[in-house]
Order: sequence, then structure tokens, then C-alpha cells
Amino acid sequence: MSISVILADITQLRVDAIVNAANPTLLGGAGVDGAIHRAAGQALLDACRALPECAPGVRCPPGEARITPGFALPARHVIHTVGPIWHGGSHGEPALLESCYRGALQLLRARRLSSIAFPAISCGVYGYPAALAAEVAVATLHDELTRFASIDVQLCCFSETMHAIWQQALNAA
Ligand code: AR6
Repeated sequence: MSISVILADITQLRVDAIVNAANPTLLGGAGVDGAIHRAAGQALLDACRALPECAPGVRCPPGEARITPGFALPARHVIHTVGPIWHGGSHGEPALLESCYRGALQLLRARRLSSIAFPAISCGVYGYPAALAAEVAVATLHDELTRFASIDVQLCCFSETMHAIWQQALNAA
């Protein structure tokens, strides 16, 4: 598994799967979620709506992941995950964030796919401090790397500032 930090719009990436930082409804929202749904088209919303609910209005609880096709995206699949909302860091946020990364990779492996791009899950609307999120992401991915050698991971940042923070976390690991 190789890990790189890139500065890009995740909707433009031609990889096996891009990850969406979604909310539990999986019916779209702002930020990267909105961008992915706009670029993938109505078929993505229909596919998400068809996923079973595990509670009223909940298709994916925080820390879990679901997979759909990518439809009009260059990426073949979208792995939807729901990051934690930041409440100061002592409410299980790191464990939930770690679980998002592990769950996404588990779905990738189950489909025998090998390239994946992650946005900075929880670092926008959900308010997770970027440097802390990057630390969790990189540590989790390195742990996965020791067991699964053949996966390419891109950590996709949407601003120069985020790119610098994530690159620093990767360099420090
Ligand atoms: N490509 C890559 N990264 C992006 C893109 C893009 N096109 N657009 C935004 N980002 P956020 P969250 C970055 O808020 O914090 C939604 O409404 C963005 O700059 O998208 O997990 C959902 O429906 C930030 O660094 O996700 C949920 O309700 C990162 O993606 C809620 O927001 C994540 O920001 C989820 O919040």
C-alpha cells in the first residue's frame, strides 16, 4: 500500500473508489458530499436511497461505510462514510474516525479493488481539527499497510493549507 497526499477535486479522480464524507441519511449535503452527488448525477442519489435504513432516516451510522457505483464520476465506486462530529475530542471522535478509514478499506478489499482516494473526513462542516484528523488517518492507514500491501491510497486535500497539514502528518509518521 502506498500513501500520498494530493491537492485535487476528488470528483475528478480516476480511481477504483473515492470516499464521500457523508451524513447518516446518505442523501447528500454540502461540502464534498454535495460535490460528489452533483458530479455523479441523480443515479447516485437513487442508489443511496435504495440502501437499507438501519434506523429511521439512517442508512449509515457514524464510523461505518457503504459502497455504491460511481455513475457519472471517473471513479468506479463511491464509498460513503460518516465521520464523527467534533465535540472536543473526548466523545469517541478518534475511534469513530479510525473506523471510517478501516471500514472504507474493508469494502475496497471485499470488492478486490486497489486504488482509493479519501477526502479529509470530518474536517469541514463536522469541525474535526485537521492536524488531529490527519494524525488518526495516517496512523490507521499505516497500520492497514502492514497487513495489505497492494492498495494505493491518495489523501485528497482541497486547499494548500490542508495539503500542508496532511503532508506534515504523513512525513511525521
Ligand atoms: N474534493 C476534495 N475535498 C473536498 C471537496 C472536493 N470537491 N469539497 C470539499 N472538500 P465536508 P465533513 C473538503 O464538510 O466535515 C456534508 O454536508 C473540505 O474542504 O465536506 O465530514 C455532509 O452531508 C474539507 O476539508 O465533510 C455532512 O452533513 C473536507 O472535504 C457533513 O457535510 C471535508 O469537509 C460532513 O462533514
